Amino acid sequence: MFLRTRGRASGCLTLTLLAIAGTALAQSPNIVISQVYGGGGNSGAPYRNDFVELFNLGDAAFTMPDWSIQYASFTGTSWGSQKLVIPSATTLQPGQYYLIQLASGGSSGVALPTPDLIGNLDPSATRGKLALVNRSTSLPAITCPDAGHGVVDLIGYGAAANCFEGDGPAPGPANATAVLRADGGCTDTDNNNLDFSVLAPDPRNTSSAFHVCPGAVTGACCVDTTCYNGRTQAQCSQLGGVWKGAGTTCTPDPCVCRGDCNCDGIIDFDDINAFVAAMSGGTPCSAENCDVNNDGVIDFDDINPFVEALSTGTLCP
Ligand SMILES: [Ca+2]
Ligand SMILES: [Ca+2]
Ligand SMILES: [Ca+2]
Ligand SMILES: [Ca+2]
Repeated sequence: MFLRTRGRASGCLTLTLLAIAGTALAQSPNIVISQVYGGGGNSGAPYRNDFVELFNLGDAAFTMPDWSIQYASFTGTSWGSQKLVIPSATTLQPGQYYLIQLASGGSSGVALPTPDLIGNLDPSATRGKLALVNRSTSLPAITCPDAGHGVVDLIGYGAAANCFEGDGPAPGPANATAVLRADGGCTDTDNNNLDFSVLAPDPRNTSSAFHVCPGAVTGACCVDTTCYNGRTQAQCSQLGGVWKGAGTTCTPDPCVCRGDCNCDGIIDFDDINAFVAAMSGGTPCSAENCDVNNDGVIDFDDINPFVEALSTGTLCP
């Protein structure tokens, strides 16, 4: 399981007692807000621009059809005036990040890594409210939108923010720091003050290393004869590879089937013609498969091991 629960807010009693504090009932089975940085360009900022980072903590690819991020000041209600629509059909693989470059407050700091999207929202360096919304229409002018308004994830950051998930807002960052979701983005207990920490900004984009969350089903992925450990089925198909199943690993290497010279997944008499062709200088579907004795060349030394493999009639891993 993921390190997340579908935490329900503590409900009417809390809302009554804390009249200004709202709690969004956001559920995030896939895409979450994983980082917010609002100090871009300000004095002491390490980066020139603000940014918001999204992340797929699920175990399947997910496409955001016409989603948006919408920002309001820490006690504000004007979400729609700071809205950025994410291009429809934007897909994130499990463990993939998405970097949205936003406004700049000055000339301090270096450029962000290549953003996946650019907008002009201007989140505060220290406190604010940001919603990830599953539609592009503007949120109503209210303190705390919730799932009924299409909010799929929400962060209130800074002690005075009056809308957040769970028991309290995420801690307040500053010009040189951001709020980051724990475990590389994997932790979503719908409790902003536990799920987020103030740390140095760490902008990650769709080209950054994937960080598949614990609990995602992974296995070995063969891209031609190269084996990759720990890939989800979706990631493997994105790589154009063949997924070998849940829990499989690259040891022993499932991507090479020495003797399966015609690459049909079984070692049998149908491989003989392909083997002879490869011996004669033809280009096989897989040189590794025809190099039965694994010495880097296809030659007469492969004949005996090939015959031996044929006689056992092995199914490839
Ligand atoms: Ca800012
Ligand atoms: Ca959440
Ligand atoms: Ca074969
Ligand atoms: Ca050989």
